[in-house]
Amino acid sequence: MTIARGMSYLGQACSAAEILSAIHVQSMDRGRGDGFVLSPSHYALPLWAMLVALGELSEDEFNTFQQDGSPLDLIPSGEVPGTIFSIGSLGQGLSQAVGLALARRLRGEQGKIFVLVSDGELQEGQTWEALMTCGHYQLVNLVILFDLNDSQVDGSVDRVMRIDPVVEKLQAFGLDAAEIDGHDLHAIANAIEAGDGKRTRAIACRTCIWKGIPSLSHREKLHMVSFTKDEAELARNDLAKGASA
Ligand SMILES: Cc1ncc(C[n+]2csc(CCOP(=O)(O)OP(=O)(O)O)c2C)c(N)n1
Repeated sequence: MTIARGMSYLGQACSAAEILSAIHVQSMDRGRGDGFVLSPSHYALPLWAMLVALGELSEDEFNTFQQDGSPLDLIPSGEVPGTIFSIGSLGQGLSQAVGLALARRLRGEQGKIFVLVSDGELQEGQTWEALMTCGHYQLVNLVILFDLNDSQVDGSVDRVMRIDPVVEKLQAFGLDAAEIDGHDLHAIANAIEAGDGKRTRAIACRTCIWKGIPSLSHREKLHMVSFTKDEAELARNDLAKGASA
């Protein structure tokens, strides 16, 4: 899709594919009323590709991505397929997920809220206000997964504005936090299961923004990816080889 449209958020697909799969295929129970909030909505493309693989979105609809009138925008917002909602204005998704989880608890409703948050959003104050709220209310019906891909618009998160040590900070805010390899499907699903059941579970997933496409590894910025014809060929070869980062 990135090649077809000239450019897109491909690195986010490389970093978060396993996180999205673990949430949607292994951990979420729709029968129980579980739901997903995508805070960084520019991550929607891999979510939709996965829904196509699961048979929950048609190829025809997927192919309307970034076309006039399609709900499948590059940076979608509102009722986004596969989500309870998604937010184009970064830093707000966790607050809304916290509100949802708290409302469900107050109403005695079942079902967990899973929320994906990007590392750039950990530079925004509102995210920390939401985390403080989790610590206060101990929302056990909320599971937060952070994609720590060390990428933001201007390059490395660590260089632009360091957020580490993330796990220690989450623990200090009263969350049940763990750090894992965000490309290990089983580790992600296990980490979701392994929560203490008393505090909000927060999982820091360390990932690689060019995972699976090593021909991109020399690029300093991978927030948005475009290809020349030759680069597209190299990327296709990488994917065909199933090359790993
Ligand atoms: C409040 C807000 N500020 C700025 C933007 C523009 N923006 C879109 S994506 C992005 C990068 C955010 O960091 P992250 O999601 O960690 O980057 P990635 O991993 O996708 O490279 C920014 C600043 C936005 N959508 N919302």
